[in-house]
Amino acid sequence: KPLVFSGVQPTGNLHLGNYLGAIRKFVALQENNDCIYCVVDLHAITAQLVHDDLRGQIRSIAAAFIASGIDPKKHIVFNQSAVPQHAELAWIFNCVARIGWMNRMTQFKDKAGKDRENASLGLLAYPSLMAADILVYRATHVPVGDDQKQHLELARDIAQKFNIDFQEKIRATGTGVDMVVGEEKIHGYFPLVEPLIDGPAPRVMSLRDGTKKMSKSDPSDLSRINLMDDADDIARKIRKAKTDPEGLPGEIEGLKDRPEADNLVGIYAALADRTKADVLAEFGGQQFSVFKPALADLAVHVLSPISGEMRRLLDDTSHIDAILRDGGERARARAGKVMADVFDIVGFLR
Ligand code: AQP
Repeated sequence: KPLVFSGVQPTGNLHLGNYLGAIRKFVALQENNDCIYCVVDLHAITAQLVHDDLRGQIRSIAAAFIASGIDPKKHIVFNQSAVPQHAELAWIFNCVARIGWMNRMTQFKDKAGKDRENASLGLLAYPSLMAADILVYRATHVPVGDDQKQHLELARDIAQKFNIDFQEKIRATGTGVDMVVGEEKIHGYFPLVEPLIDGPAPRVMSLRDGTKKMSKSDPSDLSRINLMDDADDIARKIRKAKTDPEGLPGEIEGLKDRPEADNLVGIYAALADRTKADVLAEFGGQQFSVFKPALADLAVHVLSPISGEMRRLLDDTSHIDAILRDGGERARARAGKVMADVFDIVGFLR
């Protein structure tokens, strides 16, 4: 079975973008894959070092995974800091990756802002830790939103450079496998990961500005629908969502250059598991005053069972803690085997 890995940062309330772009895909992939889903708490301290309730946030992401339908018995759910091999491999990858590669990352540029000299070294090295998260299990498929595409390309570059630089050692230790990369056949240790970005909502946009992605760190809470919002909040945020004065078009082409309308139709389609064309066939010609309440009802219908279950799970944290502990143990066992190979390849004594 293909091995799937993905992670979510415990850095604030999960929103509809995280759910549609990532978590819902995690759930769907369980059927035919071996999946490892991680609460990436080491990543959470890269942009902001001190958090009020990091433990609570970690539990809340794990609860969102379980409430959305991830099965922690068949698959692995754990928090990153419980498996020290992530940081260990990240260090080796820091020595594989080049500073120039990191400097080109748009997420780093966005998050560091103008005062780049003052950003943490961890924020710069974020993609190197992300590559380690995936490759410490030699995972091959990574479901993420569109914003993570560049980081996954970097993970491929790191794997490729490691495979090439250590080619002789990989052969000598007998740890590698033959793989085909494009037209080329190589003998390598780390696979080149495949991003799984496609889906009905690879990039959910802000409700206040259709050109910006929906994000946890947007100062306006009206810009996003949080997984834990109640029905009234959801209805209010959708009612206040920015739109243009025209109604809904009958065809997809009519959404061109109308980012806010396009976003709301896209959200409806993703939540209903329908195509945008199909949604427009139903709502084309209607005003937003008709479409928005229908969208709010649909969002409440999909999200309220998840938030209800999350509340229940977070009421008594012992169940979530036990899931994370068990997942951490199983993840450590798997990562330990890969790190033993990596130590042999690099030439550390163990
Ligand atoms: N707007 C989005 N549309 C689709 N997918 C999205 N993701 C995030 N925003 C959207 C996907 O959610 C997963 C988890 O994200 P994360 O918490 O690890 O990091 P992030 O991308 O930094 O999330 P945020 O909410 O946007 O936080 P800030 O405000 O800190 O930037 C990832 O797969 C991501 O692609």
